[in-house]
Amino acid sequence: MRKFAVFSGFLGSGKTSTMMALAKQNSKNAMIVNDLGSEGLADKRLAKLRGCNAVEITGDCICYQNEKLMAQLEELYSSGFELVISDIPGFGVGALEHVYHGLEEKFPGQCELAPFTVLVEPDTVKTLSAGFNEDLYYILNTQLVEADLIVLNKCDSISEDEKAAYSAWLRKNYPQAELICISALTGENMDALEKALLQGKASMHKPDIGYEGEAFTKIMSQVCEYNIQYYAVVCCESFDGNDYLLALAEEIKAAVASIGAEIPHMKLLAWEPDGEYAKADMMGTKRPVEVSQRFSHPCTELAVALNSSAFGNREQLDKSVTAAIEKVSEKFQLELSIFKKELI
Ligand SMILES: Nc1nc2c(ncn2[C@@H]2O[C@H](COP(=O)(O)OP(=O)(O)OP(=O)(O)O)[C@@H](O)[C@H]2O)c(=O)[nH]1
Ligand SMILES: [Mg+2]
Repeated sequence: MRKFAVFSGFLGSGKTSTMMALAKQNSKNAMIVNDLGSEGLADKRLAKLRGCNAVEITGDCICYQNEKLMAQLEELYSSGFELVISDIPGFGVGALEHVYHGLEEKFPGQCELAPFTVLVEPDTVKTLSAGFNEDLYYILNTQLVEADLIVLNKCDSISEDEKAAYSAWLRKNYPQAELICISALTGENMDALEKALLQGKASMHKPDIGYEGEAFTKIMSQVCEYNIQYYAVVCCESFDGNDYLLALAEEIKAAVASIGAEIPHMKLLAWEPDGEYAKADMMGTKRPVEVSQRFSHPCTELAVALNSSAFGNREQLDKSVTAAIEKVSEKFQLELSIFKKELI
């Protein structure tokens, strides 16, 4: 079998976590991490640190790199993988047409397209169903309009009643799509998701999504990719890498809020040469910082990657986040070097 699925969905909905869970549960599943930045970003590093079969396509969205994507798929299928899943950077709007229809036109029959899958988290459904009517509505709604399969993720974080209510709302508003409720964290319903991807087919529908229209252009003009990577030498034995990462996430969150900007999802990954790592996620300025992995012993040196999509004035954002990193690093007596930055 040569199956390919796209995972679209808003920042932080759990695309990477779900791809990693699928790659872990079956050795014939592989994942492609697609990013706008340069190589070695947090999601790919995390997948590798977790021991998942993962490759990355960087520099641009797979929307505009059908040839590179097909070459990568060929390589994976010939290595024995049967289900390959790729995420979409940015917001994924238009990926149905650019990736699925692009592959079908340029490489007919070379792979079988699984249902076009869109991940959504409870918080987003809550926002949408409350009649939220700002620029982001266009993105959140359009992603779901493109779906053949909607995956309501993070079901471990809601009650059965909430799950039923969100499911009913999604079914009513996006009747074209099948719905599966999962938790990438606990593994709930992951078998059903794998089955739906392996056995289901893309509908290849062509919904009118107003691509490059006013709403699309307005929201896209406000967003930038902001990535930072550095190395740090630790001063003393009392240094706690877990405390550092959490303090860093909190300081950045406060800095972003103080200038009226927003980062819906910043990934903070820190790792040591021996493969130990810690991961924190800053899910916007109004939600608590989440820590999903901790160092098990004190670190002596570490590398840090911060990846995010951000809304706000670029220069101001860069100044504030850089100042936050310097402040926290100084407090923890770290010596920083090889500071690499991307603001796309
Ligand atoms: N409670 C809970 N948290 C989850 C689940 N899946 C993912 N998360 C958390 O949600 C956050 C975002 O998850 P990611 O997998 O990085 O989301 P993403 O869609 O890849 O995000 P981007 O790469 O920014 O688009 C992380 O803190 C995850 O640990 C889940 O099933 N339950
Ligand atoms: Mg991701």
